[in-house]
Amino acid sequence: AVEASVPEGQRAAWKKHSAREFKTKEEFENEAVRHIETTLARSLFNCDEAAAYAGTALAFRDRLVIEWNKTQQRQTFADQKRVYYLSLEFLMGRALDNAMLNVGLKDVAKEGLADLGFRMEDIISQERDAALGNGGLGRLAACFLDSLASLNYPAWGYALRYRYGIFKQEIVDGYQVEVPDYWLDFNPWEFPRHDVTVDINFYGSVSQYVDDDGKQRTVWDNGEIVTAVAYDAPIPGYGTTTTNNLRLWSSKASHGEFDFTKFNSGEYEQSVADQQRAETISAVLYPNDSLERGKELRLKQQYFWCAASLFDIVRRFKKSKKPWKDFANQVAIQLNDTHPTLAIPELQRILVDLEGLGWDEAWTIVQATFGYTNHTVLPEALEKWSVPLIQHLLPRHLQIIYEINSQFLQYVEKSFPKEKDILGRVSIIEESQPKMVRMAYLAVIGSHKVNGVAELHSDLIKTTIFKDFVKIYGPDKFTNVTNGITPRRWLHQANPKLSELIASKLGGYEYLRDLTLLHKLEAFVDDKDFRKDFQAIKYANKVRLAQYILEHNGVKVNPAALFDVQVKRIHEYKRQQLNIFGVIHRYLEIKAMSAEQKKKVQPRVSIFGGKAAPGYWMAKTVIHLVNQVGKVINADKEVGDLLKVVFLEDYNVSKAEIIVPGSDISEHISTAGTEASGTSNMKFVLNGGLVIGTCDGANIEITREVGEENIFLFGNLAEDVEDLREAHHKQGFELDPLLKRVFETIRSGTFGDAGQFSALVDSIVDHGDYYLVSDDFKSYIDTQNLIDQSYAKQEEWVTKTILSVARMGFFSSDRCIDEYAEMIWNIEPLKPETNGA
Ligand code: T68
Repeated sequence: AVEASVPEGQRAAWKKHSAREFKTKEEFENEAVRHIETTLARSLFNCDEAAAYAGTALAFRDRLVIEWNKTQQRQTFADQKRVYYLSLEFLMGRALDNAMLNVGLKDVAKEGLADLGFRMEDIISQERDAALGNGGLGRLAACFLDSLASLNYPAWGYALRYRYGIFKQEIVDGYQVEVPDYWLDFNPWEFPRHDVTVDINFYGSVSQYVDDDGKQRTVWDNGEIVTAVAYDAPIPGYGTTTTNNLRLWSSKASHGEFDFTKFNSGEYEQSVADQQRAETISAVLYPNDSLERGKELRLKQQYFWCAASLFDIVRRFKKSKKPWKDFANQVAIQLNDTHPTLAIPELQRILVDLEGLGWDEAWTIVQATFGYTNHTVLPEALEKWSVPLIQHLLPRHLQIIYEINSQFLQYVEKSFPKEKDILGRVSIIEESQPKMVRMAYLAVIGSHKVNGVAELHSDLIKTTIFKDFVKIYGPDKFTNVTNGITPRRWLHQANPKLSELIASKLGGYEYLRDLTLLHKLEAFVDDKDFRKDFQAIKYANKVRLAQYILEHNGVKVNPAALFDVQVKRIHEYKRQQLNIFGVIHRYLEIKAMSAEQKKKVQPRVSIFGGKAAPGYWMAKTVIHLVNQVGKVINADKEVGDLLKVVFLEDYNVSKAEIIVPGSDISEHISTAGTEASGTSNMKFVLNGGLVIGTCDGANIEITREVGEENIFLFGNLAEDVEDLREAHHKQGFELDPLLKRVFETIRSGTFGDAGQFSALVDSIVDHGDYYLVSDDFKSYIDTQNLIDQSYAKQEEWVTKTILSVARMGFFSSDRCIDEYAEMIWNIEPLKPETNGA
């Protein structure tokens, strides 16, 4: 049982003065002004929008904190199983708008701000994004936090408090330039917990001793110690007071500010250097979204975060005084990709070395505790760490990994005595030079469930990277949880007018808590007024996007044109190159037309956005090409409004909230079998846009839900990709004639010095076209033409978009979290008491 620190007799005074939550406009104004005048020391004479944002944020923060405290207390007393979501990335975006909507007081605040002389939109846009992630994986983690809280699951997120999030992208002369994202100047949403610290060991040595009971024990010590300090952020649920915790660890030198022995003996520089080295661990988010580079600092980040989080989780469990066999009944830990895999040997180390459990008993607990989510089958993205590096940094963990491997291989040998090759294939240790630890294998072996993130992907991992493990463990260890998105941020917040229109038809906002209720919209598909309103909202969102484009790119686009959007990380497998080659093709077609023919062309705006990893040359070349093509086409008077091309700088969560609602068609055109799921595809459809896509990732399930007449699929299937690649190499291949013409245009210098783009063209023409751009080009162009024709029949188009929205219920991250809770975590919700409070 947990004890209150205040004695019984004094609790009445506490209760009397307990913090109260504002409810009315008056009370909100009171709170905001108080914060502006006292917390911020500003006044009515110098309150700018930044200060008004701060005051508003602090007023809402107070509200969240009150419920956060209650939630944590309730969860502690209830003493039921919690889930811990370990993710190196949480791409949260802005917090204020989300907090206002989840608490349900945005309108109150809006009126209050108006009284005080401010407009809500201006205040919201003062906040900088919390951009602690690269892309889909990080945003998925953020959607999951929203769903976990909204569904009242006892859950914590654990990550690092990077001083620099994903870099800010600037486009200079058409090239990407990376600028550091120092986001912590003012962050009202975090609470430093200087009393919650964990000392983390690195390097050092391992030794054995015999304990009092005569047992052989292992210690790891004499290393370098870095302190982890907790920073907490409240995560409010929607339509509930449950407010969960996101805990971010910050690194600092273990002896306070300086090592005073060194400092006093005159080694100032050394003591400052030590301090800076410690702080470097949580300094920056690695900006590679699908390439592993094996950097020591990255491994340090991973261990630092896993060790601090596990210490914290174990500390909480030990307070309950339960026996170790109950650990996995109290604790579920989900590994978001292989980045936190070191948590597996770390928990084994804690149980065996520190707590004195036997190896087997400990290992049973470890396996029952962890679940592992895989997000990719791309070989270059699968994490491996060199054995010598782990030996140096984490000597005890390497021993434990070897022991896990040895026991696992013995088991496999016994089960498959006739298969000679299998041991080498499934060993955690790759026998290369140097030897490597295969993190995905360790994650599979140390977890009780492994899941992919869409049906096709979950099937693929079972037949490719984890094929042998299916044979060893049986198919039940592997499962699918198709990704989802939170309708709160991606509909209600990003598209308030559509959210309101839907609520007016469904009799309220309950659908935001149960997205399957959207199906009731189908009944209104022929309702004239509804259709008109639906269309008007899409148009207004396009006007807003057009204004944004004018402001940021200086390009005037016609909101009546078809808006074609591809925004996501730039990667060859996602094939932005296919899109821009298609745009060039379209340009050539228009250029060859008579005035009469041009009248029949469907005007289009091609919108691109996304960051390239700083060291990914090919991706940067794609960005450059898009910008050069845009420059030429946008200035071409013969083309005019028939085609515009823009690249939106610095794509991030808050920009997505403007871009997604303004799209007619969005592109999800990865080479089949490469995109694990995709999640923006879901966002676009939920906002009344349609998809052009390959049979890949969640596109397939979106098709199943919305009906194949409402999506534009094209291209080769995953099952044929391997054969095509092989054929390219054995027989060579004939370049698609239309693509050939595109390449000739690029080579002729139409978009500037062709040499700049040669690597891109050569990768297709001379190096086997690994991503099958040429194979899919014709079918891509044909499908784009079909889209033009379909869009011209506006009434049919509107029907498609309404039916699609109505059928998107499956893709809520709430459904997703319920599946994890039931199939993987075995946890139950804990509802706040509803007795009038
Ligand atoms: C994405 N993966 C998948 N990885 O590509 C996408 N960061 O299909 C899927 O929808 C999404 O995950 C959610 O499941 C990523 O975003 C990363 O960002 C990444 C990879 C390695 C290291 C760091």
